[in-house]
Amino acid sequence: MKFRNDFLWGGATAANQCEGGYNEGGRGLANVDLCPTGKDRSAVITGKLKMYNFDDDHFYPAKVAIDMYHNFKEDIKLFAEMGFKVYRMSIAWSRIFPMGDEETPNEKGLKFYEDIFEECHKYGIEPLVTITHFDCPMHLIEKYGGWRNRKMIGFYENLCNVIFKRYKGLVKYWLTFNEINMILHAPFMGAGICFEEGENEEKVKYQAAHHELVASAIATKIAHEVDEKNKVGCMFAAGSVYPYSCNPNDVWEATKVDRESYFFVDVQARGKYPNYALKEMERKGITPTMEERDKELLEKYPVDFIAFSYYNSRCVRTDNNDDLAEGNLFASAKNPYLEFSEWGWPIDPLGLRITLNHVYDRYQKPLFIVENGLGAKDIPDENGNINDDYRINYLREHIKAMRDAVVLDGVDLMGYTSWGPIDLVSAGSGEMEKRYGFIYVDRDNKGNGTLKRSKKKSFYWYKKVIASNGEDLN
Ligand code: P53
Repeated sequence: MKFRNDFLWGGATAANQCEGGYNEGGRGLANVDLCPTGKDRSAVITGKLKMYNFDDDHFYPAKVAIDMYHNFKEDIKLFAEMGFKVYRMSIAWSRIFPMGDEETPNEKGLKFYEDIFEECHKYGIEPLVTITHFDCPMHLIEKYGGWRNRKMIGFYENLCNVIFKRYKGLVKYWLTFNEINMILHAPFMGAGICFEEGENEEKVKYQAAHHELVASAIATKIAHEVDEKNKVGCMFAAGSVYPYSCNPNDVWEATKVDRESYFFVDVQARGKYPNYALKEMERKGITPTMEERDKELLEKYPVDFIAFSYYNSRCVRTDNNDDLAEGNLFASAKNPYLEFSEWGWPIDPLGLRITLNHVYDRYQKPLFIVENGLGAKDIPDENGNINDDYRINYLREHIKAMRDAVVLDGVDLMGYTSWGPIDLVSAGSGEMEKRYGFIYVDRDNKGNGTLKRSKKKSFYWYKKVIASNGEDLN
């Protein structure tokens, strides 16, 4: 019952959810800075409400986040104390290219990440870098319309050229786009897209998706050219879709909804548009405009591995019952066999084994779980300690399910990075109090608090898990 010896245990963060320092070191403004907490967040992240400047009526949590910009040494030291083998993090595009369309990168931004990577290596931690985790320089959105514009491919290519060369020898694991399928559900946060009155939103989204897919293939090409040791992965928000019943209509619906996400991986891992997508796009009149060389790029440069986030399974029914599970950006019927988190997300450890098997059966490439965890409120006891047994239980059950997939089913899995090893800002809600961490950060939803870090009970638990290579889960 063992994981391989080089199994990569660790944790995952995203620049905009932890760095802060939004206007420091020459950094330019990005879409993710402008997603406020509160009731307008949903309209902003889905591209329905334009928020291109800060205003006084909203709180913007990414401005300071947990201020990792100034604390990364202390934070990485804590990750090392837990025994991390890998640290997944993302680069803020607008630190490297503040506008996005410059020729020359911002040296301060480049140096910032170089320092982080060197700090990781001091402790034998391998960085796993997401090139874009939802962020896009605002200038590229205002001038070009974000990923709806084909020019984005070239700007992204510049970014890749610069970072692959600069970080050669420091970074060998890369992810091209975080949760690439999120473009369908949160197009402003995911791809810098705002919609104009009356336009065909689906057409815009799939055109933008096409640009990202081509950009991802180009990134893989360059990464391999710069250093043959580089391994590039795609990344999608996973979670198998269950039919609510054995009614064939439910089963067919589940297949279709699964394909909405698999579409992206089908292109990135198999190198071409799947027939079901081509047919449907044609029927709907939303086939993206493509250039001659696109097909060849997609075919020649598929990803080396497949990474995904898993928080829960999903469920669909066709009987017009609108009893939906809450909270998540993915609409889902309420599964009566599952329990739910405080934010209404289903909890389904076996679903992780199911998902791992589905994805591995479909692609036969190494997999990497790069996000998993429980968002929960933490309340310190009278001594100021956080006994987060609920989080430990969630993670224990998911790690068991992952171990079954590896040991009993033979799924080829490179590693596991839990989401938010240190508390950070929630992407869905912008709240600070939806916490995932082993490390507590003293900050609330309004931005009050000392930002002081402290260890939760789960900190010591995860340390044991890693030290025993996943054997001791008690
Ligand atoms: P939060 C849902 C909504 C937004 C982002 O989510 C999501 C999901 C999950 O499918 O994706 C990832 O913070 C994302 C992270 C994010 C994490 O889920 O809303 O890659 O940036 O923080 C958890 O609880």
